[in-house]
Amino acid sequence: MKTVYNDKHVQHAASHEFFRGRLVPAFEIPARADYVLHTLQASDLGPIMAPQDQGLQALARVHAPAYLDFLSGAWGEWQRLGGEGDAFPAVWPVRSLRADVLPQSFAARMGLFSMDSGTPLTAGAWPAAYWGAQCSLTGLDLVLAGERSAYVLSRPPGHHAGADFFGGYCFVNNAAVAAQAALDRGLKKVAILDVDYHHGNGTQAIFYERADVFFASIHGDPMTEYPFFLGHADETGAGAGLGFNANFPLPAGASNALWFERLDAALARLQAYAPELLIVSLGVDTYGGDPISHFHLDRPEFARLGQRLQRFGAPTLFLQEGGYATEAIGHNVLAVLRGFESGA
Ligand code: SP5
Ligand code: ZN
Repeated sequence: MKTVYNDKHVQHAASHEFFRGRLVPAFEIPARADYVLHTLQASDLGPIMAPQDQGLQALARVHAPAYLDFLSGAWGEWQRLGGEGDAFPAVWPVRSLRADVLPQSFAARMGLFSMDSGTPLTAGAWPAAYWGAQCSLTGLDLVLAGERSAYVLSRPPGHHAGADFFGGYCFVNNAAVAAQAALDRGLKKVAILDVDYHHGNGTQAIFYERADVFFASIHGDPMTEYPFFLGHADETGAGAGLGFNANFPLPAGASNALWFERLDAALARLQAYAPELLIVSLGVDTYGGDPISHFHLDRPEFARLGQRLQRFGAPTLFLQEGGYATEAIGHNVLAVLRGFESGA
């Protein structure tokens, strides 16, 4: 299996994030991808390649132009304001406040275009996210050219980013960019399976009213787990998209047996949809040793996940999402990818 690697990820290097009233060391850090890279380099998985630049257009197919304008210029604005350290939002247009007017204030636009204060906007957030999306497009091209599968090693992750907001450590929704690009290249039906511990609220929202992308997700119950405000089982799509969204929330601490039961249920839904392409939002924060999540998967389970995805039978694009047990991420990801290759 070929890997497309985003070497610009190192430019996005937050030092801290907020937790219970204090700044704590950031969880979404460059070492995450460094460990995966070293693990893949030491393995026989396959070649590791650089992305091709296909420009902004593919990002603008799923993200609002005003949001991309903001994101690409945000660090410069923050610097001109004299911002020290990373930028965080502090005010949001929640119910009864207007989100239809683009304010001049940088602080106001930070809030308008974000969902949480847990996502440091760093000097390199935009180039890292931009190139991550280019990696996803390059990975897509490999699969569309006939590769059975490809893996995109990139950070920041993408699945929490909506059409016009960042959050959950995410800025550009790589899964959505790849899915839309696949449709734009002529595919009719694309499936996204999100196995990150956290619900992929951004991906779901982008395709919620559409039948050409089926979104299925297995995740911690939003009643107690981030992102809290989306990911319930009764979210089944709307309008033309009704019946093309399937959520499988599980209680924090759920057993591996239960997790695989839900995986089978999700895959059964996707099988009935019969997609021409499967995009996997591959978060490995489902790992038992993850510091911010509460499932119990380990190497044998990650390998089993890979085997199960191989048996699904569709061309498969793996995109890196979460996973915060930094030194274990590489081995967990490799277990999935090798499981996939061995499942043939
Ligand atoms: C892509 C992804 O996995 N995003 C996850 C975003 C989670 N944001 C909330 C993090 C809360 C951190 N809690 C710290 C617990 C320390 N014991
Ligand atoms: Zn996650």
